[in-house]
Amino acid sequence: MDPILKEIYQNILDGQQSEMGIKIQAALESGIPPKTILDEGMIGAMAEVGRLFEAGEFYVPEMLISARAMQAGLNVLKPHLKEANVQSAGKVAIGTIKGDLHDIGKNLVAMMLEGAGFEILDLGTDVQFEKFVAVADDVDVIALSALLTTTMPGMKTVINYLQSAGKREKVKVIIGGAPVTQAYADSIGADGYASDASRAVTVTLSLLANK
Ligand code: B1M
Repeated sequence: MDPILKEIYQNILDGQQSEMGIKIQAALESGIPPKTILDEGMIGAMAEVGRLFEAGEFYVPEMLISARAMQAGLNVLKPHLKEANVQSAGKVAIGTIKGDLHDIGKNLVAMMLEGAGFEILDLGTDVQFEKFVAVADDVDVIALSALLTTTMPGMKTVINYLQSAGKREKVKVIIGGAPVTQAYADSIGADGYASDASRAVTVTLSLLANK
């Protein structure tokens, strides 16, 4: 790994929020593509944070400060991940399911969709099921993120609520997050599933192309 990417990786593990902007700027200036900084330096570090948590070497406070450093880095990287001159591709409401506070993946998906020309209505984290139903008339796609096996079933609840409100046919529903799989998406009748933020863009574009 490039030394500057290693530093970014280590800053996330150490929760060094204030260093992130300087290091990312330096990586960009040395010609490293934004997507490489994201994938190798940043997402790789969060995966290691998860491993350390599972191994009992990190606790919730350490996870939280790493997440803050990650978010600080994403804020700096965001303008560089956007593609130039993109047309408005549609409107997406995005949020993490009720009970789930993990928002880094959701923010990344929102950022990549925005970069691909989608208008984003970010409903935030811990979003009540009814809130997704309330915005269904105003958007083309509802994007649901869950990081916990305990909150994932809420995705099915949102789809049920949309059906009960007679709004299921009006919007496409795309789901994702670490515990979510294509098989789960199929089993709950979601229109699309993506394993990462880049694929979320491809899937959303293809869903709207077939609308
Ligand atoms: Co938590 N946490 N956490 N956590 N946390 C996990 C998810 C866990 C896997 C850690 C572990 O045990 N290894 C575990 C879940 C276990 C399970 O359910 N099977 C866990 C746990 C247990 C918990 C708590 C219960 C801990 C506790 O309190 N005892 C608690 C729950 C809080 C709650 O939500 N109610 C908790 C709390 C937290 C923090 C608040 C400290 C913090 C989150 C801060 C924040 O997000 N602002 C945190 C963190 C940081 C993590 C890990 C370490 C990292 C998550 C992350 O940001 N990854 C995580 C371990 C891990 O994932 N390896 C863990 C980086 C991010 C870029 O990836 O979010 O997966 P991800 O998003 C990806 C894809 O999944 C996909 O694209 C993204 C980018 O490519 N994607 C989509 C995501 N959403 C999508 C939507 C789409 C499409 C793709 O379409 C709509």
